[in-house]
Amino acid sequence: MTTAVKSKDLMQIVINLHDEIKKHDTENAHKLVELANKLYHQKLYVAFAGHFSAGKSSMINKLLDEQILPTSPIPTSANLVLLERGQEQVTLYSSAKESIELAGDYSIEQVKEYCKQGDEIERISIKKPYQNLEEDIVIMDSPGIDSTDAAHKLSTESMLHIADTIFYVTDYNHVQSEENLSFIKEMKDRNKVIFLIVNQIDKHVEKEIEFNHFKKHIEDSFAEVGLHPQDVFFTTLKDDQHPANQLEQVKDLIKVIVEDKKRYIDQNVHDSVTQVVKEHLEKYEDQLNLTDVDEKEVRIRLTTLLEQKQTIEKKIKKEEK
Ligand SMILES: Nc1nc2c(ncn2[C@@H]2O[C@H](COP(=O)(O)OP(=O)(O)OP(=O)(O)O)[C@@H](O)[C@H]2O)c(=O)[nH]1
Ligand SMILES: [Mg+2]
Repeated sequence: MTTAVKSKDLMQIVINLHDEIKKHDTENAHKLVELANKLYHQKLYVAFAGHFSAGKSSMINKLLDEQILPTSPIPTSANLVLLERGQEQVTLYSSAKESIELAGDYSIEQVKEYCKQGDEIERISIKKPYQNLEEDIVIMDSPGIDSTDAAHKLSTESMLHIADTIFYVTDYNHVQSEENLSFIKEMKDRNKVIFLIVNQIDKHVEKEIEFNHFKKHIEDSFAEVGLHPQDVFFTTLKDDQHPANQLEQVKDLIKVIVEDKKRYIDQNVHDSVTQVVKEHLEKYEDQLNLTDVDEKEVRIRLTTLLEQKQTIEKKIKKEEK
């Protein structure tokens, strides 16, 4: 990972691209605004994503030592929740990007209900003076992903650009699903910093298979999609004394990332800008097939954007030397 990418240069690139993209593509332009925002405020986003009912929300509650997110054996979280240290404030965002602020006047039970209402509420930001969370770190919880729920997938995709690190959580019984492997592979291809957490290892039965064999088997499978064994963690939230529980290692890793947050933010913004441009271009390539689009104009724009993308890549390469 390059340490030399300059935030100021990056900011200028993001602004230029935004000005270019916003005329035709509000969705990707909005992503660039979010990237510029996080770059300016130097906020590190740590995201939890993964299989439904794996224990994402329970794990965040445990890390923060607050029962703030709803948890249940049935699929529960329905929107993105951003948790941040600050003065008490809850903000609800609709899919039309409208927001409602609830200052002080709400109960935890009410907030938990909002977290289950995916149709009306797209995102929730919960600020509280969390003792276990440093300033300028945002923890993100997302709805569980499975092949049948397109809305939940979209929800996860809508936050990937701002996520500087992703903890992909799966429960003990669904580790090797095709979905998990393909998600991790895709994130690795996008140069995302991603870790796998195999939660609920209290469900392991040693008589069925030795834990070390199970662990090795999982590490080998995920090595094939680019994950190093040291990036795979085995946890339980129900048995703190479990000999294989690595929850403390997960906490330590988050601390290490937080200490180096600038590097993670800069690298992610750079990679995400490239990804946003790619998605924008793909949208336009699709439109090239439509008869009512001025093909010449679109081709000129494509060329401009490709040149800008190449400039970013050249700049990064030069600074890496
Ligand atoms: N046995 C066991 N159960 C766990 C563990 N962690 C969480 N659970 C339980 O698993 C269920 C699902 O937990 P959640 O935290 O709601 O999972 P989630 O990944 O946020 O689920 P969705 O938001 O619906 O995708 C709850 O009943 C938890 O109590 C664990 O380590 N071991
Ligand atoms: Mg949840």
